[in-house]
Amino acid sequence: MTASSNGAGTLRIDRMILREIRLELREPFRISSGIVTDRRIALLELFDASGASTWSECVAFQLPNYTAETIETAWLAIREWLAPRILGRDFAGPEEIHAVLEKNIRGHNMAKAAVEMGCWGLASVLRDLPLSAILGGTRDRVATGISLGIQSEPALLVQRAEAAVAAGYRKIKVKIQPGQDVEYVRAVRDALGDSVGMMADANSAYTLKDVEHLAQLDDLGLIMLEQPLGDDDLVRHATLQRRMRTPICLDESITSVDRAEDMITLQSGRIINIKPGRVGGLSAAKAIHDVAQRAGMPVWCGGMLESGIGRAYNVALASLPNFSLPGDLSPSARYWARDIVSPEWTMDDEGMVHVPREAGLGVSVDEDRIEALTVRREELRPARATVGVT
Ligand code: OSB
Ligand code: MG
Repeated sequence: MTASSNGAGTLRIDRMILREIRLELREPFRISSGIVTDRRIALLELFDASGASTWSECVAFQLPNYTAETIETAWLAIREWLAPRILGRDFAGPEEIHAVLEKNIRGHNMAKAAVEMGCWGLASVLRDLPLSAILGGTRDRVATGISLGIQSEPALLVQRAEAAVAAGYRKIKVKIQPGQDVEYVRAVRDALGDSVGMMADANSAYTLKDVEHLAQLDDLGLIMLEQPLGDDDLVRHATLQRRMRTPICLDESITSVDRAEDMITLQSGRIINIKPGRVGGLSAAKAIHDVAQRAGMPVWCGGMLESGIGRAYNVALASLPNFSLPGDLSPSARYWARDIVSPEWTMDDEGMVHVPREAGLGVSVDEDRIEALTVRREELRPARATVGVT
């Protein structure tokens, strides 16, 4: 791909292709609020006026059980309101996209992120610099953790946790829910010993009535407890944090840089899980990284069972300096019999994923395979007259 013919640093997207593919997970992934088996993934292909192109991924799930968005709402938002804002317009760079998508369009962060991240991907191609470099990344390897779904009994979870440690993972995250929590986490801790970094993620399954119960986790040496309470809550998490020694990490509750600042002010927790999809893209993710860094609060990169395309953006983001805890950045083979990129994402025997040095995604997209997996496809072009929200 060649450098931009419409001037260095200029971005003008004249076409996007939105599609849905289905990729079967190697094993179902269960969290407190639901289960994913067949991953329905919306992919976006963006074409710059100069002829450069790239891919991005929308991380919305089929059901609104993690956030309110779904693949259907994201499809609608991208087609009707978001893509029309960007198509055919000149931008100085991807830094400008977030504000344009935010104005008078509430929510739909995952849909916004798919468009916005694609613009960063294109900028990386056009500037011929690694995505990590244009984001301000400083690391060439990022520590990797695994997120283990809820199992039917502690022994099965222990087996998976032991295999993960043997594979080199630097952090073991265990999904919990009422009835499958302290006992499960304790079984894993007993099996792995005290030196393995462990955490639990409740995906909002508890309330403040459970304070005494959750406080039992304090004896298990967890690095953090992720999102125990309501998915948009900050105040109750602050109460819980005062009652627990284990640092609370927020995931679902942090949807913008403002929410991150509120968390810091309210002391709702001590760590942030940043997922670019949840916060509306890479500019917002970077801004959250920056406010957390100034507050002395560590962050790490979460995952949404992404394909190798979404993974590229997460790995680049996680190379920023304050991503100081291992990310949910498992290798392709953890999720899929075969990914849609090559080479597939891997981790070295020290549990580190390597940050690509090439421009763009740093992996090549298997377009034939994507074509074969596509269940619907829509081409988006600039509208002659702008309609809808402006
Ligand atoms: O809360 O981080 C979460 C998967 C689905 C929904 C929510 C979450 C997760 C994960 C998966 O933890 C992490 C990964 O992609 O490996
Ligand atoms: Mg989480």
